[in-house]
Amino acid sequence: MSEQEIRVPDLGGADEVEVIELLVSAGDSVEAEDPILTVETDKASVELPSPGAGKIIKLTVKVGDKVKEGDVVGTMESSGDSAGDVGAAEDSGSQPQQKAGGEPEASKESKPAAKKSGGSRTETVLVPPLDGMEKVPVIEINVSEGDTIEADDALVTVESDKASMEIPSPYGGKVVRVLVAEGDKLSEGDKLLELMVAGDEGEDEERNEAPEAAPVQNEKSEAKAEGKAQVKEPAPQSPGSVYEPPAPGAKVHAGPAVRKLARELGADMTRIKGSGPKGRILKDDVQAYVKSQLQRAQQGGSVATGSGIPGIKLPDFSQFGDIQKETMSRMMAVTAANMQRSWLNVPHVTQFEDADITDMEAFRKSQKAAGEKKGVKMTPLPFLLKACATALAELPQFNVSLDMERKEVIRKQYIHIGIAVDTPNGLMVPVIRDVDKKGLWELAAESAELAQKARDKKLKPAEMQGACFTITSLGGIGGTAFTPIVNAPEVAILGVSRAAMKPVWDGSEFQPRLMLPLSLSYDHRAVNGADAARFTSLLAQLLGDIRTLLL
Ligand code: CAO
Repeated sequence: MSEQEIRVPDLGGADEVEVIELLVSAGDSVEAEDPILTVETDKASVELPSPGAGKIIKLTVKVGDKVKEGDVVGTMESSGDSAGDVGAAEDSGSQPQQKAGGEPEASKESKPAAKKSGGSRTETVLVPPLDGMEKVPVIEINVSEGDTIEADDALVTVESDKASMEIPSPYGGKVVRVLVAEGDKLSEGDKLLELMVAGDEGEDEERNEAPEAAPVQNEKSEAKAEGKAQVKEPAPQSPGSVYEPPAPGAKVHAGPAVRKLARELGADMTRIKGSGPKGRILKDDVQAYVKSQLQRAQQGGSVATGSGIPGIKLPDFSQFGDIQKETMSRMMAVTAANMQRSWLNVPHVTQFEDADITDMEAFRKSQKAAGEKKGVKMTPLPFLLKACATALAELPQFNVSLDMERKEVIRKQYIHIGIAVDTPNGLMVPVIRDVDKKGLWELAAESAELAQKARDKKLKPAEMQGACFTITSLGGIGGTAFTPIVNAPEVAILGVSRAAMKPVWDGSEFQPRLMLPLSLSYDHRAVNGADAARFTSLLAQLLGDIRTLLL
């Protein structure tokens, strides 16, 4: 047993990094290479591993401290076969769990496969080692087919529980085919994309020596170390900042730490001008953007994220009785943030209407046998989808999004409708595309399939994107009316409550009619009250006589 210092290893060119998490405490027993603490560079979160097996005596740093290579971060009692400090341990194989820079790890399995064609060759770029992690979800594809990229350009961003990281390209070239999609889960050796790499004499040799992609590398030091063409950096601009409207389909280039910061601050990265190399967004840019937004808010300008109100202070609930605390699921946290963002940004008004669906229900029930044959259950939802698609086509001011910063109304020429689905994991909103072009059976089958996928957590990101309008139906559960929150940047949402028999005056007597309560919440910036009343009246008319849906 001997006491030894735990030191920060070579961080591959990063000068000073911030400690963001302590993973062990005094008294903890650790094995060699167990993570001790997490530091964060501009490019990645990195776990520093223990130099050997033993017991932690103390950590001498705290969250927020800045450390650099060689700094002592603690001491431990080694159980014998220690390799000295973390840096020394690196020589014997122990390395930061995810390299912050320096040499990428070599792995024969992950070498790109090459197909030659004339003077150029097509490389299949594979996923490099991911520090033992498997099935890490892709959160962003940074390149598209046809893009010309340089070596070390970020290809995709993946995010594990511990860190998000970019997988850089091992070569410069032209992207022939992207072989992954957002949401795909990647492991080492999976195929990422095909890249056409310009070739010349001797390039094969160079290729053999070239490293394969390794996540999150330090562009500059790497390029120097490899003797590769160094990425050309444009003259630095002042950090930025000032809002520049994004080009349509603009891609965001930023490291994981910067993305994390932007997420935490609720900053929309597509609106931030990057001042780093190749327009990369830096932390300073995010901070400057948030600052400028706050200043605009104070001056009475419009702010995309709407906030600035004091948070709600929580008392110590345990003084009132027993309590239990649990961490919010990711989905709950995301939904909560979205709801709050919509609620704060969108001036909501809700318009109520009752639709007489007596005849519609008679027709729906008459289709029960046909539905059983087809294996599809016809609920009121497909009728609602069809009626909303017709109303959106007739009143296109509901099929828009607002860009308040550019003072633009974005009119959509397609009709995709989201349906809110209640799942054990929380609310999910899959999207049915081109509702106006589909029949009732098709809509019934598709909505049931998407709802099931939502409950089974099998929805792909693409199946939850692109809605123009949302329907949230609580009719199967109950209630007489509610005020749904607009699913921004859509401008309206239809809430549907439980249909009930009501006495309706027909001019001479009361008739028992099945009435369906509709609650249309809308963004009063995009839609005026008269149009909202027109929309719900039209829905009531279409649902009241479904033959009009055919007109
Ligand atoms: N009035 C009376 N009955 C209704 C009705 C209404 N408005 N809407 C549906 N029903 C009936 C259906 O006909 C079905 O009855 P039968 O089994 O007797 O035929 C039953 O209620 C259950 O329907 P369903 O819920 O399975 O199917 P659906 O197509 O109506 O709805 C879906 C599908 C996915 C919208 C629904 O399951 C769901 O998840 N709803 C909750 C959405 C939600 O949570 N919204 C809140 C968002 S804001 O927090």
